[in-house]
Amino acid sequence: MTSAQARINGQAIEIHEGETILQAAQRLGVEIPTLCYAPGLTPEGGCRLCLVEVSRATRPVGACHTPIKPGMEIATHTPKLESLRREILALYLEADEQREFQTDSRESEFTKLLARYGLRAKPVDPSQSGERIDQSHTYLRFDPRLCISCRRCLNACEQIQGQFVYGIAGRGPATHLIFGPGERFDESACVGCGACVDQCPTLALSDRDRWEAKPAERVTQSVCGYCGVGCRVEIESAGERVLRIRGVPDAAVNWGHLCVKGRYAHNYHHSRDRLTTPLKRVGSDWLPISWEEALRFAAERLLRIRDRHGPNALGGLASSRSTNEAAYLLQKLFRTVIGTNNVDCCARVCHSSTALALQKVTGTGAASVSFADIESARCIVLAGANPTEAHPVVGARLKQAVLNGARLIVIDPRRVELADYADHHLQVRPGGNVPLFNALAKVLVDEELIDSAYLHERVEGFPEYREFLQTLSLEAAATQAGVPSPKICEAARLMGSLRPVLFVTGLGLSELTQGTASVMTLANIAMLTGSIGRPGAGMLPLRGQNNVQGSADMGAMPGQVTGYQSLRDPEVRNRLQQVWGSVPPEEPGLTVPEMIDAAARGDLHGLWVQGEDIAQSDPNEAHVIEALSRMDFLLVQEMFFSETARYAHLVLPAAGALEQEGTFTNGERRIQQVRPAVRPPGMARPDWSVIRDVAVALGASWNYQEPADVMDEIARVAPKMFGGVSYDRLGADGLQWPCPEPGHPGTARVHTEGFVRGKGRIVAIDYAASPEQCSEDFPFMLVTGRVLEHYNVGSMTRRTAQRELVGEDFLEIHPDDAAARGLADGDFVELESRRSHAQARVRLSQRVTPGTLFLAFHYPETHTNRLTSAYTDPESKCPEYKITAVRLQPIRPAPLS
Ligand SMILES: Nc1nc2c(c(=O)[nH]1)N[C@H]1C(S)=C(S)[C@@H](COP(=O)(O)OP(=O)(O)OC[C@H]3O[C@@H](n4cnc5c(=O)[nH]c(N)nc54)[C@H](O)[C@@H]3O)O[C@H]1N2
Ligand SMILES: Nc1nc2c(c(=O)[nH]1)N[C@H]1C(S)=C(S)[C@@H](COP(=O)(O)OP(=O)(O)OC[C@H]3O[C@@H](n4cnc5c(=O)[nH]c(N)nc54)[C@H](O)[C@@H]3O)O[C@H]1N2
Ligand SMILES: [Mo]
Repeated sequence: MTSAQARINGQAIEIHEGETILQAAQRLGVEIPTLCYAPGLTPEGGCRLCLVEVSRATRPVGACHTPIKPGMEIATHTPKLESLRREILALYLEADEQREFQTDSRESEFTKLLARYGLRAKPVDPSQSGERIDQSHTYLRFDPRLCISCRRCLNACEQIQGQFVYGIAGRGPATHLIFGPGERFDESACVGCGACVDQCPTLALSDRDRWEAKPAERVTQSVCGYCGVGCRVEIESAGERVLRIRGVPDAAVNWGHLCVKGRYAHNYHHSRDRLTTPLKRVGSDWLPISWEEALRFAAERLLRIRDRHGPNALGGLASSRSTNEAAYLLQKLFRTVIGTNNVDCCARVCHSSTALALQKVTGTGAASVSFADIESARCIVLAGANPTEAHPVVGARLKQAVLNGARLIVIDPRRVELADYADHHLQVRPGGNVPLFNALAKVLVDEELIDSAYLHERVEGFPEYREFLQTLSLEAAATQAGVPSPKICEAARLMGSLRPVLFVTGLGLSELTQGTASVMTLANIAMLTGSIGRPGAGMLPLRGQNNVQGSADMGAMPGQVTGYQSLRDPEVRNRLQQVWGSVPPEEPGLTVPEMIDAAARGDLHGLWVQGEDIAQSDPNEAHVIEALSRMDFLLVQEMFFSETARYAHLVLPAAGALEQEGTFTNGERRIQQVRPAVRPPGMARPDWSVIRDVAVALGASWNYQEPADVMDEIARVAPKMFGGVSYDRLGADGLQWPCPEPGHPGTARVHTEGFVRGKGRIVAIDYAASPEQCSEDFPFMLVTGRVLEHYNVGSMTRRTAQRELVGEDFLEIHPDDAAARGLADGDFVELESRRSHAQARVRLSQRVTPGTLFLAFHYPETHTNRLTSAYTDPESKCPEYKITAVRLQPIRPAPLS
């Protein structure tokens, strides 16, 4: 044994800094029994099963929390230890009525341990199950008779989710688990992430839907199909049913964690109203047709419009819910086979402002860092994002970072959950980002809290910007922003003293007429504080849909082709000519809002909408519907008969995330492989293969056999970004672009050695008020956004038990505003904007300030987007979903719902 070694059961082992005896033993393949211990959680040392003997120690020590030291001689399985372990386990079985451990027929970590020590627990008495089992939660089940109070659930809840649901009450044998202030799940703050279920060694806590389910036949490794975090999942299935979804324990993105939607909201996949055959509209009827006929019909209509009105009379929207391969092929079809750049995707109505702003000032529009930078950040600014609801796994990581000492500044008009954890909550007026960010910058510059060396070496535009800030009145900006200037000063000083800073952003920056300006003025602060390209710092926009990053990367954008390449660059055109055999027009095509306008005018005659329910999700619903109604040919490729499908001529049934093969790219540029766990229902087919077949029907000679072939072509078309990407290299955790060559490991952090565009830019931008303002007639400012339980148009989550958790969209209103209008919680109101009206039930909430309202858009019957305006950011064309002036009126009696 050398001086840096210890010995376990006689075997020498190198000491690793910070390792416990348990971890070292695991490395040697020595299994020390544990109950309360779990990797990743703080060791409790409570169950005492992991006791081991250490040379010179008078008593056995707990392996889970004792660091291994050089020279230690450790014995893990002496007869004395083993008999001690048996005694400890036997104690669980002898406790009084309250705690007596019982089992049912299922095997658990605990019953396996018992068996190993020759012990058996009394089986549960099914006759008394009813009253004792807590099934008050939609997804979770708690049987107190099986609980041994090991505290793993409690630790998981605190240390992974940060939710603090569980407590332990009582003493000695009367010790038992409690739920927040209450005795049942539904009295607690549980968010249904299921981390406790994964930890429970006895099945006291379990998934309700698994309790009676049959055993899994297959386990498929894939990626969650909801948000842009891109959690890796293990999908257990039998036949054509998904039984259970769990997080992959060692996944880089989620370390085994999931949120309530990713884990539990999967039953939509076998919903009875899934589309199963192509449907053709005949008069007011829908006729099921064969794929052959559908492909022929699609090709014939597309060609007819192209011949009559030219290629620019057609447009395509690639789904940000589907795969990279589908998005790539759809833009290729429109650019080459049809001959127009009229292709776009959901990024337009989402983070297009963010992408454009970052592209302008840094040279690339995506996150500069990875989620892993959250854990190393010292100061985090969360602006216009609500990650504990919209990106819950990242939200949980942010919460843990703050609990572990990171400082947090939240900039949001609403008191979102993370504001409770923040040092400062700057409750900006909706639409007031630009003056707020300018004011923060002014304080940083005036008080010399900036990184001068970074600015000097890496950034251009600072001298002009400084002049601009000198002319800026802090008080005037503070008033425009709606935040008192002393608060602005305090927040700026915190950022300045802890720089570099991590900026985590969302739609509260992007979906405004000053969306691009919001992100650019925030990026100014990132430049001043020397944050971009540094570890634990930089820009981390939380991308929305599972593959919204990817669909933009793939070129489903009217102004740039795959890999954000210029349509005019001769080198790019040469490459396209070689790979595609043709080149797209040089003129950029139309964005989503422009396509809608063109259709309403009668200039756009045909549209292919893949997995995007624009009739529900695009702003100013009446205008969208008018546009869709005028279309000569509307093709909708969908899993469900969506609101948009009502106006279609052809509806093609699509496979969903659980049923198709391909890749999704998450918000940290990570390309990960998606694999089918079940077959699509009926004749539904993966999007990519349908696009290929339509292209062939249009006369193209495409012969991709599988999605991997498509990825190989993507690598050739955009070599700087994807040259090193191929399916055989994606491995477990995928690859983060840029990945230019086959041996390249991918890029976790961009702009480390200078900016992609050379120098970073600082740009002075002044506040410009939105045309949408409150007035005497429309006194409230309505913010729209999302809630944890539902996802965008809700087509998937509404078809699961999420409906039991949240059964409608509700309007958050401050209690003072409610009182002034005689409104009580649960009353119905009629909301009216300058466009139209909608109805919703009110929920009194301190999350909004007086004068501000909040409403989601997850239920079509709410018609949230009847209210929103058609105003867009002038550069990115992102709609202004975040501010709408409205008035409201109680409806009595409440309408039947
Ligand atoms: N549960 C759930 N998760 C989702 C989705 C979902 O529908 N449900 N959708 C996915 C998609 S597509 C996206 S894009 C993301 C969106 O994720 P987020 O951007 O986090 O979600 P939002 O709720 O739309 O808006 C974020 C916050 O912006 C604030 N805000 C509004 N106006 C302003 C302003 O002027 N300034 C500032 N600073 N803040 C403002 C709102 O109060 C809100 O709290 O979520 C993704 N994840
Ligand atoms: N008022 C208001 N409106 C908003 C927003 C807001 O904050 N406020 N946010 C906007 C934002 S950020 C976004 S991203 C949009 C989202 O709006 P949408 O893109 O319309 O909504 P999603 O629910 O994400 O999904 C669209 C459709 O894709 C289908 N789908 C899912 N998977 C697949 C697949 O693999 N293939 C195919 N073909 N279809 C599939 C689903 O059934 C669903 O109908 O909404 C925007 N609308
Ligand atoms: Mo989005």
